[in-house]
Amino acid sequence: MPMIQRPSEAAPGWHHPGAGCHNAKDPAGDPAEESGSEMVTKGRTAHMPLDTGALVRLRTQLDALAIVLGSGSEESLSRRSDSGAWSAADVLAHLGRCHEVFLQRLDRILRDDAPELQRYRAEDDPEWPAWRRLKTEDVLRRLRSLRQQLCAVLDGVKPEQLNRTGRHPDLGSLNVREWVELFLAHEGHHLYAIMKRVRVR
Ligand code: NI
Repeated sequence: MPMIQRPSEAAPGWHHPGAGCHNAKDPAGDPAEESGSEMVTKGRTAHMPLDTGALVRLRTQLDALAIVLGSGSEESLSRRSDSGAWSAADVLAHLGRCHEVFLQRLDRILRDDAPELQRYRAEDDPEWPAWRRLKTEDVLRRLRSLRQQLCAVLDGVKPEQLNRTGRHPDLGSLNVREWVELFLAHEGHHLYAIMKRVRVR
């Protein structure tokens, strides 16, 4: 069984500083920082849309995949339990698909007035079967690219837009910050599931 490509090997720039997320070290508007860093381009966003902690976690949380996936082979990743529960590869694909879903939700929250957002259920999602069939290396590639897109969108959110809300079917009205926390917490929960599934027999 071939070993799957670790994220760190697959992409040295998993969270490239220029990829669209605010870097904790480049708070826009700090001239001292800007003059000292060639990564900060002139005219870069002149606001700090989300608090630094949320942005750093968004930018770095998936770095954990290198350890979470461990030395798991494709076989250990695709192993499903007798009960038919998702394999680690399925959960990883779910994380990728959730980026697309969250990008759509953010788009609606930023465009519409307090939209009602539907519950996401993989079983009802027409895109899910295709995601589930992807090879792990392709899931990782998409995940990387979607994460950059998401960071870029959140980079562009203006401070006054942070109070925009979308209604979650279970949690009620959530603003942009709360949606980001929900996204990260959901992802962390699934990283835990992946770590267990790759290792527990
Ligand atoms: Ni989930």
